[in-house]
Amino acid sequence: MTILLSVTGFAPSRWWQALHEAAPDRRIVVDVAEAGAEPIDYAVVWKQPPGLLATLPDLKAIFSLGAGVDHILTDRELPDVPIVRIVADDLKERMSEFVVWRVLDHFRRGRAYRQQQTQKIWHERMQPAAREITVGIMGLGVLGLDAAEKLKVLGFDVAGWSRSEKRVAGIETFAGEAGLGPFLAASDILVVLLPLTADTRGIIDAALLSRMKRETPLGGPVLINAGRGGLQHETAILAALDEGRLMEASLDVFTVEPLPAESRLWSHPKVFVTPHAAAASDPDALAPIVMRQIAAHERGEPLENVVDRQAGY
Ligand code: NDP
Ligand code: OXD
Repeated sequence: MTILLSVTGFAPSRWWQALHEAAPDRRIVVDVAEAGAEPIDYAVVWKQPPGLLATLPDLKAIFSLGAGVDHILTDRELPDVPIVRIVADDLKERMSEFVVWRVLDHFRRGRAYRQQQTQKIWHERMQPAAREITVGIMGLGVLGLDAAEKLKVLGFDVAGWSRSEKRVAGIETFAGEAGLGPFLAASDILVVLLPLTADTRGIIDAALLSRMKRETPLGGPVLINAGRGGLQHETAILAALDEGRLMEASLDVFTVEPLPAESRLWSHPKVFVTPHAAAASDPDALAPIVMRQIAAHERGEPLENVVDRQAGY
């Protein structure tokens, strides 16, 4: 039994080592030629070359190295086998740390105080209480729910928006197109943790930004996007910031990554940029999960966290 590890954008060595350590008896190859005459049964991928997986007649399942699978589904020639995504405490904890960090920094006026420090200005800013702020989470899935719970512990009022209706204790929930308006109207800080699908592509556009609150206890609305860059229209975000309709933004993901040097987002004083680092996929934490699933599948057990291809996540 052979496993193909196919990644683009970084070296496969750390993943190869972690997968090998998780199941030393498995053969793991990093390109098809290395497999020789051996059939390839499983593929573990991040942005595999388009068309590659279609050349593997024995493939039984595809594993994403992350929570998102848009990087797999862009391949138009995907074989009809299950696609499995990562669901892991390690990933949830990292994402919630990022969300809490960015929410607290905007909430506690990090940008203003950093600016004041450069000018040695001693001036205390008005500070609302956490309970006066509603953090709206777009995408109330595995990551969104965990972040919501942690924000609740800090005392924030939390709202969530998802595709299907949900009931979550202590969180005001909204669903679908009908729920979007009221959800945006309730949110002072908007956290985007949506997957990139045909329905969500470009959802953070001028129209959505214009539906956000005008006045908030912080002075204006804040946008935090750690979902995918393809969800956002960057020119619309810049325009909203320039016109003061958006107070500040933290962006971890971009339409083009790495963010091109000429992007105005790099130097915009109201934007905090991180390089798609909100929740890194740590090979040591995640490889054992992938290898456990492969072993279970080999024993005839069902795969977990299989993606709904129709929905795109
Ligand atoms: P889930 O699949 O668990 O959750 C997705 C959520 O989005 C669900 O609540 C789903 O609704 C909702 N959703 C999907 N489509 C729509 C829609 N059209 N309208 C409204 N809501 C919608 O995903 P995860 O929480 O595990 O991950 C979310 C995303 O985070 C990933 O897809 C990835 O893009 C991104 N990510 C980014 C990382 C980073 O470092 N920046 C790291 C890891 C992930 P419903 O509940 O009804 O299905
Ligand atoms: C993921 C990511 O999808 O790291 O897990 O972006």
